[in-house]
Amino acid sequence: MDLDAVTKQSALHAKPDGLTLQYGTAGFRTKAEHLDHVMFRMGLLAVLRSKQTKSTIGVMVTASHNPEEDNGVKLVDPLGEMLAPSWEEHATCLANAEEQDLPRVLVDIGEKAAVNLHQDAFVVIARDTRPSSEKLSQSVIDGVTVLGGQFHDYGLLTTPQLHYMVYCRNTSGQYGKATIEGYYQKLSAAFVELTKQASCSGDGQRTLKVDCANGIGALKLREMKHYFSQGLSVQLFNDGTKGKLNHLCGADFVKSHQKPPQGIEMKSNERCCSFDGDADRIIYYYHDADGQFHLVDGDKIAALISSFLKEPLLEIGDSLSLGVVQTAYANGSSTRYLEEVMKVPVYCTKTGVKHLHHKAQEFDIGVYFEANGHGTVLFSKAAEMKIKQLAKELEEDKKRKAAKMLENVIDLFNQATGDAISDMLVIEAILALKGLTVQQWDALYTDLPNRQLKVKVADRQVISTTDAERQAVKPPGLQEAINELVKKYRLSRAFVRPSGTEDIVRVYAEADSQENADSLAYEVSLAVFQLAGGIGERPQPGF
Ligand code: 16G
Ligand code: MG
Repeated sequence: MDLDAVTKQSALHAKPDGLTLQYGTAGFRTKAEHLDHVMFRMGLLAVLRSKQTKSTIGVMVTASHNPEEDNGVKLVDPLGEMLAPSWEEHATCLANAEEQDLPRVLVDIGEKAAVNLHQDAFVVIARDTRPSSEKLSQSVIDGVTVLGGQFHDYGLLTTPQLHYMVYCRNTSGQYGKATIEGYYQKLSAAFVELTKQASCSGDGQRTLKVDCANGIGALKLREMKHYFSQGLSVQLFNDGTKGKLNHLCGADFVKSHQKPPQGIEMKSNERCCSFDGDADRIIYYYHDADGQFHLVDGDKIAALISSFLKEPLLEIGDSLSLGVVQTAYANGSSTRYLEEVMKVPVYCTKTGVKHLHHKAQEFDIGVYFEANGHGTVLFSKAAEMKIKQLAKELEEDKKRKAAKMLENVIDLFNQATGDAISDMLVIEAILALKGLTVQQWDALYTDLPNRQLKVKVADRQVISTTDAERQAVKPPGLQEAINELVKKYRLSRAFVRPSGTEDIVRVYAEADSQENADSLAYEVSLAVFQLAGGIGERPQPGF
């Protein structure tokens, strides 16, 4: 390592005094103007990680659903996964080192992680459409080059597309071609093949309105839609030509406000969906004939997909294990439906894609979705080989068809991470094959009314949780208080957890009616405020 060169270059990307940031649930996120040094340093770190894993590493510049003025950065590990936890710690140390300590911290990480510095390094970089992203990704490149790493800059990509590129490159192209056309072709071919068997149903079934959050999803979907136009016509809204990124639109807005985005024309019973700003989340919704809004969230996506997969799996007669992974935010009705009606095992992990992804890898077929619309289905290598073999070998026509269908499903799901475009195509294929309307899909089960609130406290780390964030172990007395409050309502449940992305505590409550869910959420917020050092205004009842 040429540490002198690092010091010199670093001075051009100097860290503001006293600023400390944390590699959180989805990397570093804050106002774009505070991120230049972090980008440079993540370029350095990506080189070390690449040398250590002898693989290509990805760096994505994005702040997902956050406001346009924000930005962020995260590293992508060799098989398209999120960065390993021990390296998240290295990332935090490196980002917070004062200028004069930077060389020492860099050497430290190299030693701790046993990095062979003579190894070659290769880093792939991409960014979202934020005005600040281009300059910030140049800072990443500066970091990569000063340590002698090679790189390829993909320019504008969705986050899942960068994960896909990393995965392709580290599997010698076996997973697919590491180009944007490679991505379009792989997914579209699987979609067209899968939907061939759908009987032609009316027009309404095959058009979809997509709110692109004024983000990168719009650019990519516009390029891609010609590849699958035989099977589906998508109409883009909030495509970035007028509105501001994530402003009053996008998956996060729709999910948290439980109302449609601005800038989309919804007719009754029309199927619509929203991506978030970097297109790794998707949420569906519609207006019924009475003008009432209905949200079809990540939980319902998991329910649709799992019930769809059960049939061909049963048909091929092979006992591949199927598991569904959710978080504490999963609506109680969805968990009950999956366990009691679908009879599939359901597991709960902590919030954040990496936790769900990890758990889903334990099954032959692991379906994972967060209620907020992050998710995918992972097939183990063994399951994939088995299915591909059966698709070739099986004599009986029906069985072979089922295996072929599963083969297409494998190709259609982005196996590297949750992907709004890939998930959208899977959902559209399933609806077409099953001849289901969005209302029929929504009717799989009825969501329990729920409410989410935020509470400000002096230090959110005074709350610690266990049991996949469903129980608070600290501060003393908080869980007991929550238990007492929950007892007052029917079909109720509540939990609190410190946010991994904002300086607040999140409260979730559900109950038999909206009124009860609202009161429970309010009462739990008050308990947090009193027992966990609330600051500012006390929580107020009513919404
Ligand atoms: C991040 C996570 C998301 C999680 C959210 C929770 C990824 C790619 N994203 O956006 O999965 O739901 O954080 O935020 O992992 P919170 O900790 O503020 O509630
Ligand atoms: Mg996102």
